[in-house]
Amino acid sequence: MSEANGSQNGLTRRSFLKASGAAVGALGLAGTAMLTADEWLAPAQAHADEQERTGYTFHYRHCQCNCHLKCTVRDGRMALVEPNDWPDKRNETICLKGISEIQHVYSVDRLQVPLKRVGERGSGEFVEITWDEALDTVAQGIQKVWSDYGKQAIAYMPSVDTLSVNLGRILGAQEKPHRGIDIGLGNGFSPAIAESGGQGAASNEMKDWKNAKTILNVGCNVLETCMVTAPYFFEALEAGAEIITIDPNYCTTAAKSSRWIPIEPGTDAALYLGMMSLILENEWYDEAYLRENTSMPFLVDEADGSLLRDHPAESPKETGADNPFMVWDAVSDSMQPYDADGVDPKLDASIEIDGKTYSTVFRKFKKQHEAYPIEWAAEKTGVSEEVLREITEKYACNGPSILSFGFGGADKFSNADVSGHAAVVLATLVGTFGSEDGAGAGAYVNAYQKVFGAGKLPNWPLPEECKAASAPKESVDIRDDKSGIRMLYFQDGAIQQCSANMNETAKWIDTLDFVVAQEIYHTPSVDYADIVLPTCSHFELDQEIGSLRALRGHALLQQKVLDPLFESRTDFWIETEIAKRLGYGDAIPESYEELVRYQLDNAKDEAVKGITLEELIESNGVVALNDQPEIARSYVGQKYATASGKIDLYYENLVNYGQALPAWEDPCEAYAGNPLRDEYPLQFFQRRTKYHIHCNMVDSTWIQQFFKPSVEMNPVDAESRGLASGDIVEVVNDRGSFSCECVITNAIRPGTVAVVEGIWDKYLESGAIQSVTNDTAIDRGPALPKGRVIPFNDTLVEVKKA
Ligand SMILES: Nc1nc2c(c(=O)[nH]1)N[C@H]1C(S)=C(S)[C@@H](COP(=O)(O)OP(=O)(O)OC[C@H]3O[C@@H](n4cnc5c(=O)[nH]c(N)nc54)[C@H](O)[C@@H]3O)O[C@H]1N2
Ligand SMILES: Nc1nc2c(c(=O)[nH]1)N[C@H]1C(S)=C(S)[C@@H](COP(=O)(O)OP(=O)(O)OC[C@H]3O[C@@H](n4cnc5c(=O)[nH]c(N)nc54)[C@H](O)[C@@H]3O)O[C@H]1N2
Ligand SMILES: [Mo]
Repeated sequence: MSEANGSQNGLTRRSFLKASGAAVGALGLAGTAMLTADEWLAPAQAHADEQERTGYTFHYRHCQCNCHLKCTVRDGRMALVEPNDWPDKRNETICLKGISEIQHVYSVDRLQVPLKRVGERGSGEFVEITWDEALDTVAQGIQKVWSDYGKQAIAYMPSVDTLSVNLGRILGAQEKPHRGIDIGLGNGFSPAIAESGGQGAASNEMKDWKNAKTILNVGCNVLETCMVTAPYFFEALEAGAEIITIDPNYCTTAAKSSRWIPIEPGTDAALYLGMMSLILENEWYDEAYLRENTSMPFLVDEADGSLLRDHPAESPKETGADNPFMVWDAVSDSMQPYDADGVDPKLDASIEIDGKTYSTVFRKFKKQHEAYPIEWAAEKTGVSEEVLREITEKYACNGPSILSFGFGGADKFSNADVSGHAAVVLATLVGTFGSEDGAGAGAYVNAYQKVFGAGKLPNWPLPEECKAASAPKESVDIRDDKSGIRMLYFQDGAIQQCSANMNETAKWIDTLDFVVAQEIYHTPSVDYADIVLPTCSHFELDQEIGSLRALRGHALLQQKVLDPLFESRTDFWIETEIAKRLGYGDAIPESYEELVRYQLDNAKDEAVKGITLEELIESNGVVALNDQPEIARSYVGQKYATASGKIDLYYENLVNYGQALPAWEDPCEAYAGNPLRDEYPLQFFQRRTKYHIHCNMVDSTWIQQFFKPSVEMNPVDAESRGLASGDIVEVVNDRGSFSCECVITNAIRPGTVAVVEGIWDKYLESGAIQSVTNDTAIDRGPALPKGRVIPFNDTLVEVKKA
């Protein structure tokens, strides 16, 4: 164990002693006794019933669940956590993570006091400071960066779960600047249907699975990564749907599916391309749908790959109705605007006019597909031709069918946008979007949060000058020199969680002027901060009313369960204190309650209108949003916010990259035949687990009974390396290494090794998971809607006994 492993509250043993010696009085609880669950929860105490009260709050939402919880507090301690009552009983959910909060809120890894760094960035050496000193230092640091470089030089990285409201806008910072996370597939999938989140969130919610006959679940372990949707998964099975999970590994969801088909990692695009070849060959596509609802009949100039428009565009924005795309009209046998009255566009055509050749998108697509016959796809993916034929026929001919993908597998390869693009074309070929019940495509794992069952709450109005900056278009990575970032203010795992290749990240951090962490727990990223501001968990409030969310079809209110523990303060309080110091004290709400009332009174979303705070309090924090449909669906009536208003499958902006239509591209590192495999033969991927929310809950001792940080590996690979379960192994490549225990299991595909992402360094034997992960930025990055994806899984390693 390293020195850091023995530290408490993030102070190394030496600095901790120094700090506590210097300021025992001010430290209070933190300095004298560390209060852990064992001490808080002696059995006799748990059953004492004096002074019992109930509080209601929502749990974290980054596990896609956002459970609303009823919490019993006895003698000032949280003693029981249960699902709250909801109008919709299916929403009454809780898992081990929620239950564990009885212990986890009092974790030894809670940040208890404001800290100032005294060692090198990353050393984890801090001393305790007062809140005033911390806040003054942060405000001065912000003002210095503002005046030296401008507001956009600050990167603000909020956590998905933060309860800050106005901080990003007050800072004027780049908010979540091109993180390159969860947008890999979306980069290719979303433009076609103009899916607004850019993550490929599905067209319909998972409640619709019961209406499908065939569901291809490709690389999504939804039973662990969106546990609250599990009832809808099993409902679908019971209704007779066939759920086919295509995943390199025998994950939990594969085990519960009708069928599991293993696939070579990073080859999802090849799977889709091969399936499309079969669909073309057998004419299983929906021709009328393609002509009516998609850009497939639009004409492309073969000379330069541009889409033909009515006249040369006078401005880049001149598209759609003002300058329509052209089609070949079968009635008049002439070229016509796609939206002209009475046109009957040809789908599969090529014409020559004045020596120039124009082909329909569909014709080009078919031509390009000659390179991807089924034999080719079988070889790339490792799925046999026979199986490919069988699932393609089911998908195309035994509908309605659904294509579901996740964010964890194929999303984290350099070629993810190609997979996403191929997925949307495939789903369109069989007429998935805007159609009947039980048809759809995309990431169902968070669809219900991102697109459906989510009411829009208005922002608190701030002065004109308070607005977030956008990241420079040329910058694809917060660490690149084009980002212009000089200061980092994070509430997520910005450093060790949201960047790959730790050595490079650490070098970058060293170049920054100022780093602030506002966190509940002492995660590894916190070690790089200059000032650390300890935040309350979602269970703690210094006022009765907390923040409001509108998710899972309900308005959800946070109310006080506990007073702030230790010296921690709410995100709201911290934001207020910083705003005051920056001269915006009068511009922000005085309390969460004032904010919540404003949000409810000024809601423009019909789903939220009319709901009152009184009603929410009366209902213990849960009120159904207005008029929520049984099953929410998008694109009803074939409405798309694309340039043509139809499904635009041809990406003109990617012509120069050869990706106007999805074209196979190997992963950048973990491809078959990479010579690097001589030294690093194993593909390394990182998965999620029901036990953690990324780097959150890793320190929960109740959960640690069930999950041990480990490298998972197939017996075949273990045997050739002389490894057995329980051995300490080192995972290594040219970027770095880490070590921990290994577990040998048949659930992991031979040739690959897996780890659960988010595990803190101190719970490993040595190093950091992120030391080995791939941070390559592909050339196409700046041309993609959300910039390049971090190819975390596109990583080769070797594993040896440590
Ligand atoms: N409990 C919990 N739930 C979570 C989260 C959490 O931290 N904890 N995080 C949330 C977030 S932010 C995200 S992004 C989602 C991710 O949700 P998922 O996409 O479900 O995430 P993973 O479990 O990482 O990966 C899914 C599956 O992809 C497989 N896989 C790996 N490589 C490939 C490949 O190349 N092709 C195919 N077809 N499959 C592959 C893996 O074996 C794994 O079973 O989960 C969300 N839900
Ligand atoms: N190697 C590798 N790295 C990965 C991935 C991978 O597959 N492999 N997956 C990536 C993915 S998909 C994602 S989404 C990211 C997720 O990584 P993050 O975005 O870092 O995860 P978060 O869930 O936002 O949690 C970050 C922190 O937010 C804190 N937090 C929770 N609630 C609050 C709050 O109310 N206020 C404040 N101030 N803080 C709070 C938690 O304590 C937690 O430590 O990780 C990415 N990193
Ligand atoms: Mo994610």
